[in-house]
Amino acid sequence: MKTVFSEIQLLHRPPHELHQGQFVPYFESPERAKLILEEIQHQSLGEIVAPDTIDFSSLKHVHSEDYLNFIQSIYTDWIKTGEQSDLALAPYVWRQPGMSEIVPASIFGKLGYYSFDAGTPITKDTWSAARASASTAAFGAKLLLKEKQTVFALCRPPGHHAAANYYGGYCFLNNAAIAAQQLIDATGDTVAILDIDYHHGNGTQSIFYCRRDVLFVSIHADPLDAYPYFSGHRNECGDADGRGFTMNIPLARGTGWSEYVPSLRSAIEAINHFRPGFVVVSLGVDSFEDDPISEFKLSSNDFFELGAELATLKSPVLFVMEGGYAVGEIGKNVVATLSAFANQSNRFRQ
Ligand code: SP5
Ligand code: ZN
Repeated sequence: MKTVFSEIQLLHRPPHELHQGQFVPYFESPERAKLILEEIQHQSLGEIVAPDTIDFSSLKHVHSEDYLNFIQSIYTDWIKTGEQSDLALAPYVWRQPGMSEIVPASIFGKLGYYSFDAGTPITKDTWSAARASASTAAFGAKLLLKEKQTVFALCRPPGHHAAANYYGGYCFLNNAAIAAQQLIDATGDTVAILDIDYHHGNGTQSIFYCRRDVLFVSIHADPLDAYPYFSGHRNECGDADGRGFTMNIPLARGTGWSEYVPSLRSAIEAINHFRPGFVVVSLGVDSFEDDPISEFKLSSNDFFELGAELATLKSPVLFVMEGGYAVGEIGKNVVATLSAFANQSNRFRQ
């Protein structure tokens, strides 16, 4: 299995995030990606290749132009006002339904307008890293088409919380959606996205909510009880043309492998029934028992089982990295999933 990785992704390094009313070290650290990369090398998973840079026009197939302009320039706009350059930007006021939709001219007005949480700081390198992460996903899609073999896009910052025109949840550009759209644009085929990050992929869901060419299936912590709180209930099934093409499987806190696996199998069954041209797996390993911000109970051994179950997907697979914050075990857990997938699918597909 080839891995796509760009060093530029490591540049985004906010000093802290607002977590439950306190500033704490940023959970989504660059070390996460470094440790995954090292484990891939250590276990000889396969070749590692660098992506070329995605062009702005491809980003526009998923994100709105005004949002892209905002995310690209907000930090430098802020510096131009004479503020210090070593700080991280975060919003503190948001719009509710019924309030004005006029885009504010001020920096902090714009930050609130284009975001949904306060825990995703923007620094001087955020845009470069986010673009490199989107490039990694898009290049992964190209590689999958070219070589017809499973590809791992080692993306960071993650993407699945980012919608067409807002950021949050450590995500700025929706890497999985960009990869899926790239596959559709190149082939005219359909795509299924299987999102197994602990948190609901609200951004990916929202991007494809009214479309039937992308089936979005997500297994995640019940939003009654877990971030992002306002998205991911079972009754969210898609709208308009997309009705029936979104499937949410929320699970209770404390879910372990034996409760997880029936949901995983029904998700995979729904995807195989859809017969997509490709599957994009939004791979978060924050379902791990020792994850510092999550409440599922998958063990490191369970990630081998997870990889083997995923190998029952019948379409070519692109893995896109999402969350996972237990840095000590992140490499082991990701590579367990990928290597078990590779071993099992060799057995199935030959
Ligand atoms: C990509 C991804 O995994 N984003 C997750 C963003 C979550 N950010 C805020 C999490 C706050 C969770 N607080 C849980 C407390 C557990 N004791
Ligand atoms: Zn997550």
